[in-house]
Amino acid sequence: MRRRTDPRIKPSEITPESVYLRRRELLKGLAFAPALLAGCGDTQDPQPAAAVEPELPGKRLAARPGSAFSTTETLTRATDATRYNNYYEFGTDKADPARNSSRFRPQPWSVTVGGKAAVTGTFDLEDILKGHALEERIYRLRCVEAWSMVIPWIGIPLAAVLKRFEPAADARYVAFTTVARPAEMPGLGYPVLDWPYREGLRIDEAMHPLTLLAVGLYGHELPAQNGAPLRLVVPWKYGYKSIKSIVRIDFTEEQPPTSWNQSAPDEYGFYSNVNPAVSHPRWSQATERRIAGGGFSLTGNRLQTLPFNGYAEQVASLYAGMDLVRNH
Ligand SMILES: Nc1nc2c(c(=O)[nH]1)N[C@H]1C(S)=C(S)[C@@H](COP(=O)(O)O)O[C@H]1N2
Ligand SMILES: [Mo]
Repeated sequence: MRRRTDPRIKPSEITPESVYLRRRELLKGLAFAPALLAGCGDTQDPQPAAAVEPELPGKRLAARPGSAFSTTETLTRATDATRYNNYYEFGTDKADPARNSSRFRPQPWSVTVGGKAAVTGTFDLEDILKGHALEERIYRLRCVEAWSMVIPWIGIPLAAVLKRFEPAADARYVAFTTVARPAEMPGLGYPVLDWPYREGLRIDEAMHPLTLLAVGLYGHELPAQNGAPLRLVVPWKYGYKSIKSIVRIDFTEEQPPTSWNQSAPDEYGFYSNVNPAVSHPRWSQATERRIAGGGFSLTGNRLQTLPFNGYAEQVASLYAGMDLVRNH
């Protein structure tokens, strides 16, 4: 792992690796403290029901509605989905991504495709999207911090996009990388993770029809805080697998390194399938706080978490015969 320098610490204080790692643990603890509190009812809860739904800043997008995969559960309000975010490149507080992303420029955008595929290179986003019909998919999003939302995404099945690059027979995984622009992303100044943010999927997970490459939500282009202009949505996995603002896609033979797994392998596995039976070392995953509708209360809206976030019927067969505790 590359060594990072914490800008808040003077060079004269540069410490041995063990201390450095402990400091990272501490920072990570701080990063998660609000989430832990949130689980018990805290002050950063979404806005009261009377809040007016915002007019999303992005262009309106036309999309085919009513996917068979969409849930009919009560939607999270756009206000909450766009103001209560995890996007550490903009800061670790839930309000930071909306607050600190005004300098972020998602246009023009290109994605570099590399590794084990016949078609590789750098492609304009428009060319990647060309010829694909946009669909609306209403999915549950379950964060590892034990809260969840119901979000109407707009996007394209990832499989349709990946097939055009003609992955090789030995492409067993797909790796994704988020853009890292320190001038536009103030959170990159803090070594909470080993930037850039990276995620990965097994290729059969990437090709699964539920896996979406999203460009919008609530009928509009993605706002910066939700991962503009292009992010992954993998609804049966913890939210951190759904990597935002993608600039690289690599087909690999070996399992690629992923940011949260590298930072704390015991807490965040490569698979990260939602599993109520496997607790996080610091909290239970048996239930979740659903942020949806206007009826939020500190004690209410606690739901049982379902295996694979309720998508077991679609995806459980991908893991047949696997030990899902070891491969958490
Ligand atoms: N690049 C990047 N992608 C990211 C994150 C992040 O910090 N950086 N946070 C993840 C986490 S923990 C969650 S829960 C979801 C949140 O997506 P949302 O803000 O659109 O609801 O984004 C994921 N993708
Ligand atoms: Mo998350």
